Amino acid sequence: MAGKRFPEGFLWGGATAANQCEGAWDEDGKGISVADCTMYKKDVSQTDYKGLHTITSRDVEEAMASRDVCKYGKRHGIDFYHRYREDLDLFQEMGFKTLRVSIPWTRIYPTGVEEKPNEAGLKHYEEMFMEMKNRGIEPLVTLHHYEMPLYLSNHYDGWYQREVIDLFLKFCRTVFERYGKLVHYWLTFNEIDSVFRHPFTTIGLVEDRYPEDKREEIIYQSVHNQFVASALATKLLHEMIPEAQMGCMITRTLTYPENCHPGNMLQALRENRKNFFYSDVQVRGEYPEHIKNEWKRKGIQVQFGADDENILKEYPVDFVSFSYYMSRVTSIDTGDKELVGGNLTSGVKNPYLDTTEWNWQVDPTGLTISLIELYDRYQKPLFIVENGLGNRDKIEEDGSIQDDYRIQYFKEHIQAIADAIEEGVDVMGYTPWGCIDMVSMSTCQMSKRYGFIYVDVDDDGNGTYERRKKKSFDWYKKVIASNGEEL
Ligand code: BGP
Repeated sequence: MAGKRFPEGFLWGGATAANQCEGAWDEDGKGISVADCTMYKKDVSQTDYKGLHTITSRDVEEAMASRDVCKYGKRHGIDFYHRYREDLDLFQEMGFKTLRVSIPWTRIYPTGVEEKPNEAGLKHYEEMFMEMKNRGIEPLVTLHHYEMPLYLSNHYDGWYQREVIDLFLKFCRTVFERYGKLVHYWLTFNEIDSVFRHPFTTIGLVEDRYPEDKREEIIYQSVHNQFVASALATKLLHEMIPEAQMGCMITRTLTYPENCHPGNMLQALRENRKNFFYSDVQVRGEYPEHIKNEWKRKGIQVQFGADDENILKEYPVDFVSFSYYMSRVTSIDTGDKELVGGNLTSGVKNPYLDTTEWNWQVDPTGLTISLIELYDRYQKPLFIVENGLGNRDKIEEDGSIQDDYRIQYFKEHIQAIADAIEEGVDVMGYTPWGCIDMVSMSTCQMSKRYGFIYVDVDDDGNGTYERRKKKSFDWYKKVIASNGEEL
């Protein structure tokens, strides 16, 4: 089926995150990160996100005392740390122009407070980026992808204390210096808007250490510190690597009103505007009035540094990246209506949409809507850095994996991008999430598979760790070779 035209140089590729693929959680001097404390909870429903994501002080102590790599699924990943050359060969075979990866803060500064960086960590990524460049694959690097040092959570209240801004900038300066010639596309905070959904992995907040009625204020203060850190990292990048580009990254949680009742429309508008708040600060360089009014109404005091407002205004990002999986529905009257989840959010079921096995509502049109809205809002280039389908893939008798459902998902979503480009939206690239099976961020499962490549590891971390192409591997290879024409 002929698609529509994608621009020459469109950055086709795939997305990964170190904490979900590398494994080697304590090798080569790496420090323990917040991701190393999140566990696969067999007895918790995989859509009960609160149960999955609540971390107590006791959980943290247990994790610090444990060497278990099964219970803490992100500790084993898919052993990408040692096997990445083999995986880069496979990505090159698909024709990737770019690969999104993250550099875990804890491989460079194990606790975040060291004076000197960990040379073994620096060397690892220098080699990996060289290997990528040798294969014609442009690195797209996330600086903070749910991987902050646990030490900062335990001794600096996570991102709550302002000193963490300078510690983060020290990490940025070190990696910009070392990889400036190899990496031109950078992202600051992965899904910075998810801070209220899972504050432990985003800002290192262990909630039972603080009074319940201070939770919102602590979270807003922490994400303010991240906004300032993002602006100062952008400033630093432009000074150190003038030709490089910095992007912000949000989860696009597209929300529809349940029906044409004006109350539902207003509620949906407010929930979408709350999602855009996080990119607004990093693109427009200032807080929208509705957030400041919310703080006043709730008596929330966020401490600003004397120069923060100027910093935010002077150093906006160069492009806007986002993850898109599904859309949600809001209602002023949820009553006893059926609710569905998705990427740690929830809403009323949309009768017009199918859902995945994990109850995420599949909505390719929503991607066209999101692209048009974001471009109209910011007039900056857009980059879809996550999109994909988590599913239990089955190995057939003949050893093949017939993931036609994934091909269909991508076909519809790539067509949706083409439709937005037709309407004038400037899209830089597309890196489907989990281009290779990895440990799920929300459930720590391997059985929730996203990849074009299957990895033989189960939910307990057992398996051969061998890689195997799925049917979608060759399909995506054709899509890239035809620059999106052949879907
Ligand atoms: C996003 C994360 C990714 C990835 C993706 C899929 O929130 O940025 O790291 O995990 O979600 O979600 P999950 O792995 O929970 O299925």
